[in-house]
Amino acid sequence: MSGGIDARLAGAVRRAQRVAVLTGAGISAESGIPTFRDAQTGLWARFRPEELATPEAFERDPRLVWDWYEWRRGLVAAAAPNAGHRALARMQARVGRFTLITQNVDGLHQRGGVTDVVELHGNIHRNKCFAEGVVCEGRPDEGERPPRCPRCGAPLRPDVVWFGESLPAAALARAEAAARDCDLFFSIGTSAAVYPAAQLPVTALQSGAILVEVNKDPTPLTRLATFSLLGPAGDLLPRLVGAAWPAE
Ligand code: BV8
Repeated sequence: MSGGIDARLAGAVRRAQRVAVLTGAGISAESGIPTFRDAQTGLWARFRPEELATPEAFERDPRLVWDWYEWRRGLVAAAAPNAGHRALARMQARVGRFTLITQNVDGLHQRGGVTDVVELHGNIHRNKCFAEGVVCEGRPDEGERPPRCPRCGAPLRPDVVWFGESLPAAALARAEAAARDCDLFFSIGTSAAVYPAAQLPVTALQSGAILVEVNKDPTPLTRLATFSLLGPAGDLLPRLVGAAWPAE
């Protein structure tokens, strides 16, 4: 066992020609960004993310939801990609076809060196008009919270997918195709509780892929996984990449 990684797993990763990866909030936890299941801190401690990440919450109290995203943007700005993000960039460089699909909106995979990331749930660094749905470039003036659309005057909102909203069709289509086509699928740092993202690892299994879960806690996927590594991704992923490609 190199670095405590099962040699069969390391061999399967090395031999894989088409790898798809689904990540969730757990891969950014070691960068200091709370997951959805972590209790929120400070003035956000009394809210659950599921209560705030909805169009209804925004319509009911746009400033509260805007301020929650501004708080999270601050956490992301202060965060750096961790060893788990960087290990996935090294994996991308070695695998023939590699598709990284993320539920996260923090952009840390891109900052950690992964290219062509499939963002299923949007990106916290972009805003769009709440009325027109058109992305508004640039940082709005500090004035009103939420700021107004420069074209129509409606409130701006983060360009992320809220509960009850459809996912971007092109991103979901790419993710589903990668899940069907891959020969090895990683599920990393996600509770596998939110759909349609949580369907992707099952699609991969049903298509004959090897399923590898890397997660701190067991999830509904754990009993289905071909290999399950329980622990922090920032520790396990560098060891797995090192075991799969020891020479480099
Ligand atoms: C939709 C962006 C069609 C915003 C997010 C009943 C059954 C099935 C489905 C539904 C249902 N009722 C409603 C639905 C649909 C709903 C859904 O799935 N609900 C769930 C709660 C049942 N889905 C939707 O609404 C989706 N849209 O279906 O459209 C439609 C259209 C109209 C009407 C109806 C349907 C949209 C879902 C997207 C919501 N947006 N985020 C934002 O970020 O603000 S969801 C958000 O939570 C994340 O993006 C992610 O997807 C999700 C789950 O979070 P995780 O990433 O998994 O994080 P979590 O904290 O849960 O877990 C972290 C894990 O990491 C843990 O397991 C932990 O052990 C582990 N971990 C921690 N530290 C580490 C670690 N692992 C490794 N290393 C560590 N260091």
